[in-house]
Amino acid sequence: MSTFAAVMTGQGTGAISTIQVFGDKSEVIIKEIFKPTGTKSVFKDGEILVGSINDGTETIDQVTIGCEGTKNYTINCHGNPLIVEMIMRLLGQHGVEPVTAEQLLIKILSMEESINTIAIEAKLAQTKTKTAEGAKIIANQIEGGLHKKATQWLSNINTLSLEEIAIEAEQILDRSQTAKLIMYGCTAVITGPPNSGKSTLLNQLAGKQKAIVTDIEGTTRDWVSSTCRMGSLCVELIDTAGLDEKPAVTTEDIEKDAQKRTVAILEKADLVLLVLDISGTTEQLNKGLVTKTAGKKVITILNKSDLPAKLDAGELPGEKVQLSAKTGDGVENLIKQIQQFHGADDSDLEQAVCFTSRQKQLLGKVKEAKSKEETTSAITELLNGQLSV
Ligand SMILES: Nc1nc2c(ncn2[C@@H]2O[C@H](COP(=O)(O)OP(=O)(O)OP(=O)(O)O)[C@@H](O)[C@H]2O)c(=O)[nH]1
Ligand SMILES: [Mg+2]
Repeated sequence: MSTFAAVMTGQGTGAISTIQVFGDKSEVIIKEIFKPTGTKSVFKDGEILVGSINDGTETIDQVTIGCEGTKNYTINCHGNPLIVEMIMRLLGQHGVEPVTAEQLLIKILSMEESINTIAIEAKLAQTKTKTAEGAKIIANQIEGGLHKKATQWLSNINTLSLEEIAIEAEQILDRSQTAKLIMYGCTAVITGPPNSGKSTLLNQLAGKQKAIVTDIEGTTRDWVSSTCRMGSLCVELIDTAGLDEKPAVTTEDIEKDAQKRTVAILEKADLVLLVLDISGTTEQLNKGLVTKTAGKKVITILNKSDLPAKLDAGELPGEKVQLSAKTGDGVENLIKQIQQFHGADDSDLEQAVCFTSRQKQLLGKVKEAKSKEETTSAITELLNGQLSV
């Protein structure tokens, strides 16, 4: 192994940036470029030294360096990207290979004895989860969950039928779709004809005034988003410009652009909340609305339930929820429906799920395998395969 360094903090200017240096020569290299200026001058495991980084002629920055073992050092420098670049260049001149934060974490984790690939992936995925429930799901895959299931398959490979294993692999893949939404969050796009109450609904769900509400059609031009918790789900709600068949003539270009964006956002949504005005006529269900939401997962919201109903909702397909975005009546029911829709209302956080594309691909192989050798090879790879980032 040689020595590697990665910028562990996000790109751009921040108050502090962190560069981690890991590998055989890290101690020697750190000693070459760093001069301690504080009361302590010798690195000890778990301790931090204050000092400066010098390129041999001048000081680059005042830093603190934490020692996490003889092979692992963390440089905390000022957040200016230029300083970060200069330190990385200096490390490069001393033979350090630059890698991404993820690649470095994999190298560090792989050094731990008896750690398996699923556990490394779990540690990497932990940093990206959006909810505590998501973090629990991933933590449960290290000893139990996916790791336990794959280990059981391998130890019982001579007694289990290939079909039994394939069925279980398929169940894991199915369950993982809900788990993914709990772990990494999901998007729900609020769409519908102009003036149906989309922005009022966003404000009601977000619990604050995020979007402007007026009785003028076409109020929302650009999209507005807000993230809110619905049980174990972290949902990014996106309020869009109303999908009108004929945009207002005077502002045609802006309007068309707004509607194009709405369509683009709709394409990526995990769920569409189609808001209709129950006090309006069926004319609001224009053709554009029907085609643009076709093939998507849709919950139809019959809004303005506080007003006398005119719309005949019997004909509308899919899930329907009647509510008043203005008074809040029925909104709790919508939240329950969204959770149920994603299967997140009663999900068992301890069950086996997959949470990386590598795992997904290998479970697909386990499912499709035609021989014991193929199954064994895919399961072994799942447990101990190489990570590629
Ligand atoms: N009575 C009643 N009025 C509502 C309700 N929801 C919204 N409204 C009213 O309907 C009008 C339009 O509401 P918005 O939330 O701006 O509608 P929108 O769908 O975002 O409109 P655009 O952005 O123009 O497409 C406002 O006057 C709201 O107060 C409701 O549940 N009941
Ligand atoms: Mg609006």
